[in-house]
Amino acid sequence: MRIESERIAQHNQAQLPALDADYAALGEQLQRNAIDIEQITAKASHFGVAIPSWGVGTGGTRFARFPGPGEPRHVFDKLDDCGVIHQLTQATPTVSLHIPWDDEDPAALRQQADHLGLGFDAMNSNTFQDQPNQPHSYKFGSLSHTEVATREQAIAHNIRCIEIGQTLGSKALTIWIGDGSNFPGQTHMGNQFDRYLDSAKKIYANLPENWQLFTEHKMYEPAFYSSVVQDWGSNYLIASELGPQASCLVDLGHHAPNVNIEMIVSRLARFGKLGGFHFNDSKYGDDDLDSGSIDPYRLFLVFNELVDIERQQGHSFKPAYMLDQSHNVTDPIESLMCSAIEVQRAYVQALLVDRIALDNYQTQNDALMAAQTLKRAFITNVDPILQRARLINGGAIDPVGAFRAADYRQRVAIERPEVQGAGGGIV
Ligand SMILES: [Mn+2]
Repeated sequence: MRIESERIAQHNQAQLPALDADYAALGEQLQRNAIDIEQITAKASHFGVAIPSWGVGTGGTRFARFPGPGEPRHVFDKLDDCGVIHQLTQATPTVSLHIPWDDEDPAALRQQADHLGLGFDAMNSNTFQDQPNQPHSYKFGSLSHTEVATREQAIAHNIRCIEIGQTLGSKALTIWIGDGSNFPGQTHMGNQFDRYLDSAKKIYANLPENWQLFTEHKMYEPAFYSSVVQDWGSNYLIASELGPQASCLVDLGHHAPNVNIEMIVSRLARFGKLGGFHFNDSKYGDDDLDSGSIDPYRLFLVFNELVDIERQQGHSFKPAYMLDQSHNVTDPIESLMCSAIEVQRAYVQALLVDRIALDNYQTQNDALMAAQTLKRAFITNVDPILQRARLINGGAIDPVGAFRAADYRQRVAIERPEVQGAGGGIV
């Protein structure tokens, strides 16, 4: 562990009296609504969201990138940073790798992750950019390319990602593509989708029995006229065509402005095709801002659906949660810690919704009280629950405060000299 546990304990000690008082007060408040705070805290303490390896490096825009000191130089540094995020928040037990960006010896990766107490989440395949010495270019697409050799190269890459993932203990593949078109008429949209499905079926055929395959819809970028997996309808069609091990990923930033994402979540889950999430927040488009930083109510409403579905479908409902963000002006470790906590917060708030009252108000068509029922859960300050959950798992009551007090960034900056070209695009 890169931060000594005594440091964390020392930091916690100073804040313990305030937490105890706040926790007792919240417990009393919840008890009036027949909610046992200990049960909620136990659920919070088991919550986990994956960190994407690429998220711990400073991101950038089409304008520029401003790297900070002590940036991770390679995937092993990235794992160290992910270890610190989990150490302090106790809410990020897994890391999601991206191939080829993290293409290193899988046995060595697994060994380091084991050492840090981390597991591996979904593998992400990248066929939206060319690699050195690659025979066929992805400039005009990969899995849906007009040339069969290019499609075969992209299929082979995805199969290789599965093989690496098997060594790492991963259980899912997320297919990343940039396929689409930039001009009306550039591609035949129907034939292009057929080619994509054909390629995806070949990848699916190589999926181990206990694995899942995720596809992610995205309205635009890098293709700006049409995307092959443009919307949740296309995504649902793909998952249905492929089979029971295929399901849809919902990235909160990949929809048209004002789209009702919680309704999409409800629809996909209803038909067993909600695979998981890429959490982030947005103001205008695929901004990849920190989760909960712009519209925390929307995040809560998504979790309101998830908690409701979990009640209906039981433990078989296990969507994969990952953060997918770009940190351009903040320390990525701090942003990822705050974001993981915001996602966990939305989950805990959703647990507080009085489902019986809500059901009654809905049946009686009492729109005002139904809305108030959700709002009441949302405005409850659940910080004491989140803090307590971290504390009992050995994390920090105040992760950012503990992180800054430990001088982690300053310490790693000494052993990590600045490198050129680290990091990559975020989709
Ligand atoms: Mn994403």
